[in-house]
Amino acid sequence: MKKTLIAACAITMSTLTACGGSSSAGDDSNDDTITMGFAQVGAESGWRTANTKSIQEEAKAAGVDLKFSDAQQKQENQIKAIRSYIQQKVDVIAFSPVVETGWDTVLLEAKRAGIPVILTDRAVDSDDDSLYETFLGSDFVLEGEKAGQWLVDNVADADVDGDGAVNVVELQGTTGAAPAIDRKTGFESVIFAEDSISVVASQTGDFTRDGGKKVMESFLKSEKGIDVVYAHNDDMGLGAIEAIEAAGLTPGEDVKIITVDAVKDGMAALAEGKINFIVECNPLLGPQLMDLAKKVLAGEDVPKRVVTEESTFTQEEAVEALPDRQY
Ligand code: GZL
Repeated sequence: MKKTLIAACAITMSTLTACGGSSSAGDDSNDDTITMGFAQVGAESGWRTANTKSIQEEAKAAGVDLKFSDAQQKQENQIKAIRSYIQQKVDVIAFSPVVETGWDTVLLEAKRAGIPVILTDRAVDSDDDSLYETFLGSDFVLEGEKAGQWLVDNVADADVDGDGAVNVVELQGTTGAAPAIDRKTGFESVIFAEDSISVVASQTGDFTRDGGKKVMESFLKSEKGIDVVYAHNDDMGLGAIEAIEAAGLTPGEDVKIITVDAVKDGMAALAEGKINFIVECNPLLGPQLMDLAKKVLAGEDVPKRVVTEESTFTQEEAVEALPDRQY
């Protein structure tokens, strides 16, 4: 009887293990390994490429098993990815919400599954902040304020045609995205103080180089006396430069350009005088994300918001900084 009972238990245990039951016996996966599901926005810009690289490299360095998806800037794809991570029973979910709204349902599903969620890069607009553990990223309103302040401080130089009016065209980021909404808000709150500055046209270029080029081409046809371009990221600013040069104008001189990000291509254009000022937005969130994930899973308290340190660059500062830029 006893032998039969022991044999029966052995069979049960091996069945459990074979069916994926957690058991250390013969299990080659280390139980301490954190499995993270990351739902990325897409690969729309140099910033996003650097952000993805940081997350993937730091997951490897931290021994985190990373499941990664690229949503091609579509919210429905990010929601599908989050649902698949819930089904896979990952330990933690992290993502950069492509837009601010429409997340409560899927985040509630994660909460009910007992899977903590960390927001990186972009925030969500939700009344229920229990749906995520923390937000790690930039203060986009401050980034917009820094861009506006440079223009106010350089308003005389920006009045390129000397008519006393500084006409700004704005290349907005993805419609509904936190950086697009907040960079616009911050910029407008500062230029409001200077009567001569006005935004005469504003349209989304979806954070892409091609989008920035196409919108700038239309602005050059529809708007007279453009003095300044305010682009919500370097990639759209670089697209605008192509359109400005194709129109026979000199970017950085005939039209002043202010952008956000400070990725290598943007810094190169700044150093050669085609862009006039860049506000940095740090994409290297990998180290802090892995650290926050470990703390959350260890049951440690983490701040509800972790804001990254960022700088700004003039043309002279770009010449100095460019050789050492990591991204
Ligand atoms: C900002 C990030 C933005 C970048 C763009 O944190 O979400 O998205 O500024 C990127 O370059 O596409």
